[in-house]
Amino acid sequence: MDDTFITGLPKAELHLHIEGSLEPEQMFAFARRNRVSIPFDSVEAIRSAYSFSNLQDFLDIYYAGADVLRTEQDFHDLALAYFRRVKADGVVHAEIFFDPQTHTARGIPFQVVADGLAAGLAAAEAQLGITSRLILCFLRHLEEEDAFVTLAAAEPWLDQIAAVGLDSSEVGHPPSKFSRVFAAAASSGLKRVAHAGEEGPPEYVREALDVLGVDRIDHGNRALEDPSLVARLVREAKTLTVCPLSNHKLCVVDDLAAHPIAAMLKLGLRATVNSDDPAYFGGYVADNFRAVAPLLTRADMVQLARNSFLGSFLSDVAVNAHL
Ligand code: ES4
Ligand code: ZN
Repeated sequence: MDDTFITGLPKAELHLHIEGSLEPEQMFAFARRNRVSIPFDSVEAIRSAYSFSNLQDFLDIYYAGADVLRTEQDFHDLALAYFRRVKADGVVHAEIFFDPQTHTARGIPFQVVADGLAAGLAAAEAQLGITSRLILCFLRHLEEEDAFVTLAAAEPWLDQIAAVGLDSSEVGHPPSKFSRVFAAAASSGLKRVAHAGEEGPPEYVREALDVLGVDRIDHGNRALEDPSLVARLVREAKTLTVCPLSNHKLCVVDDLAAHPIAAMLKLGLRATVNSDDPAYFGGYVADNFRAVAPLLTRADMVQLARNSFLGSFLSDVAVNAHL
């Protein structure tokens, strides 16, 4: 596949954890300027620690890395660096997850996180012409009560937040655990998405649809085990935000050459390609397209890019302008 075809295809990224874009070099720079100690003495040592056999292995390192993020400037710089990086990948719009509880649990106020990120998003639009939205994710290993506290803290920023999401350790923390807080978010005018079917069973995907009322399923790989669920996802045109390099690094798929992305498109699912946590999984969105390019035709790639706009939270007018 001609690389300029991949990078030249205008695309939206719909599954990106901003804390997962923290590159080792940035981790060092933020640690130094904030006088935070980190348990590594080189960028190479950090990178060599990034070997995971499942989701929890990764999450333990990801939450530890986020400890260097302390100030509004850090969150601004983190976000703007992500947009600068993906400009070359052909990203023209991004809908970005953030995990406020990872920060408020360390004593960093919600305001620091939200204002820093919002400033980074505004700078990216002004300097690079990339549009974006924020998605507030609740950590599912915590209690629903904690999610309610977070939603209340977000109240003054709700006009800058497009949706709520659900991430962190999936198995044992089904979507139904968050039914009330997602209903409250819906009443506040927020859209809903949830990670489901990454490690969890197809039943968790059904719950995300039925109980949480999501517009998109983040990952959704295990939905393929249930043909009636696949038929429903196709019928209801639900977007799946698929992350090939993440799936490989977290052992959700054994072999990238057997990644289900092509099968998903053949089934008529509205699949998209995304990077998840690019600093940890070895690549940004174009790298994810490259990773599955041997499985796809050019028409498939165009379909994936179209799906990213169709599945976005842009207005119908803005979506049509990108198609
Ligand atoms: C995540 Cl890959 C993945 N799965 C679930 N939660 C997450 N948070 C950050 N990356
Ligand atoms: Zn994710």
